[in-house]
Amino acid sequence: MKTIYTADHHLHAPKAELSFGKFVPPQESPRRADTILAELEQRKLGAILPPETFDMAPIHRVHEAGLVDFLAGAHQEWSARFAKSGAEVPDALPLSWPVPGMRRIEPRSIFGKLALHAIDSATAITATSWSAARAAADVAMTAQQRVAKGERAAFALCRPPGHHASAANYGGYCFLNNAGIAAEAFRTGGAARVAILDVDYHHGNGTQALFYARPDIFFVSLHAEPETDYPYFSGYADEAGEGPGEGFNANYPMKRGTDWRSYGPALAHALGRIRIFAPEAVVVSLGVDTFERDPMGRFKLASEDYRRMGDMIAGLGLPVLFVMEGGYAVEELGVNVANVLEGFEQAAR
Ligand code: SP5
Ligand code: ZN
Repeated sequence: MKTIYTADHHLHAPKAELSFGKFVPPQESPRRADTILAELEQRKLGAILPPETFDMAPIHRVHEAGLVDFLAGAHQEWSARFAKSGAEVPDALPLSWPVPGMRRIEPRSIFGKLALHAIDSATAITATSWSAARAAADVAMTAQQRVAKGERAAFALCRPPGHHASAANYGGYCFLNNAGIAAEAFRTGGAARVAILDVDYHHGNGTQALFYARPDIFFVSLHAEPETDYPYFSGYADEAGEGPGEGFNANYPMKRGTDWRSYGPALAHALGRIRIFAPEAVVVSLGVDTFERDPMGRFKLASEDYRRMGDMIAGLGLPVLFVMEGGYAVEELGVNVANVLEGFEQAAR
């Protein structure tokens, strides 16, 4: 399986992350993609190729211009507010939110704009974050095109990740929804139905929202219960889609402590639903923060379980685009990701 990768992910490297009231070293760091790349190279899993450059059209098919224009200019607007002081410009973070009952009119103030577009205060914007986000979308699109043209599978080593970003909002370390952009690109390329399987520890609220009212893109997610885990306000089992999309969204929220004994059957059930949907392609939002030693996730998957995961996904017998999402146990991140891809390859052969 070929991997699409660019070192441009280094352009997104915030100085710190706000975590439980304190600034700590970012969990979502460039080392993550570096270590995955190193493991894939060492295992000789397949060629590692750079992305092609795409125009904004695939991004605009899933994101509102208001979010895209904001992200493109946010740091410049932010830094202008610090120009007089002469001090080092900090990374941009919001401090307040327009909760229900307030007006969602875009303010002129950059502080207000951050509040309108962000879903959390853990996703810092640096001077070059937008370039990294664009590059990650290019990585997803390049891998998607290879699968659309007939390759059985491809791996988009995206960073920053994407599944928390919706049409109008960014957050959860995500700016552009790489998996959503790719899924939509399969549709644009002629696929009648596309499934997205999201195995990241956190619910893919952004991806779910993008396609919630649509019957052509089936979003299926296995994740920690919203009662205990981020993003807290999305991911319940009764979220089944709306309007024409009703029946085309499936959530499998699971308890903290979940290990393969209950994760495996849930995955098998999710894959069964995808099989019935009969998509022409499957996009896998591949987060490995379900790992037993992940510092953020609280599931208990072992490294060997990721081979089983890849094997089961291959059992669909469908073209698969893997898109990197979360996973923060940096030491073992490469092993876990490569295990999914190798498990897939060995079964797909
Ligand atoms: C793509 C993805 O996995 N996004 C996850 C976003 C989770 N945001 C929660 C922020 C909590 C950060 N601090 C956790 C420190 C645990 N030691
Ligand atoms: Zn996650």
